[in-house]
Amino acid sequence: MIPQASTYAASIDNVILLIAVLVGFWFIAAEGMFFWLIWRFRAKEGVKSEYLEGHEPHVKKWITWPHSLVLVCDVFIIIGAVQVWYNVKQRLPDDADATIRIIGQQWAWTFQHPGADNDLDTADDIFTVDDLHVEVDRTYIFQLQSRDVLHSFSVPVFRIKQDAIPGRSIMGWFEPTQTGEYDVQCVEICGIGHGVMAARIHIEDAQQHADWIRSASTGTAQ
Ligand SMILES: [Cu+2]
Repeated sequence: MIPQASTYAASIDNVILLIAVLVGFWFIAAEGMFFWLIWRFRAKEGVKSEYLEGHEPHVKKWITWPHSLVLVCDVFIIIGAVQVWYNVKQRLPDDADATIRIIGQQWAWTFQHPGADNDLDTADDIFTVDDLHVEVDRTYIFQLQSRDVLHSFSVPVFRIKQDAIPGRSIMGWFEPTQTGEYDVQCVEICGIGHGVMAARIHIEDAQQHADWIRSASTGTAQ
């Protein structure tokens, strides 16, 4: 029951729910049938068991019909999953409000914020360790990098996970939808300190975010 704090969090949860419901239905149906058959055709005194090869139409239909229906369910899962995957991972919004850089290393996250001019790689960029500051209802593109080994950037309230690979700058995006302070985790085993490679994301309203930029720029931020 983790809050949904990004524009795509609900759609990811819905795909998981869709899979759980469809798979759950067939799980219960198959196990129910299985135990009913065990009970119904248990050994009985004086009754010889029937030998079935499985080719007989009246037997085979019990495989082919459920199999076809399972395939129909698969189509729904694939359509739902591909749509969400495309939106979250395959595209970048072309109207993004800001770009940030996220750098993983053993065992901390460095966040490079664009600063007051909102341009990355300029003199007023704000660097923080283990504290990411963003503004609610703004679309962010991130460039994810690693200085050493594989890491993975995860913000559970956004439902985003993205591996960081040394030598590559991997692009992604998110749009926070509610203010608050939430967990950031490394979700790729990256060495002995992996378990403590946690950070915080601060989702602020416009005023708070402007105040933070001002205080961070003048060196008074915590
Ligand atoms: Cu890590």
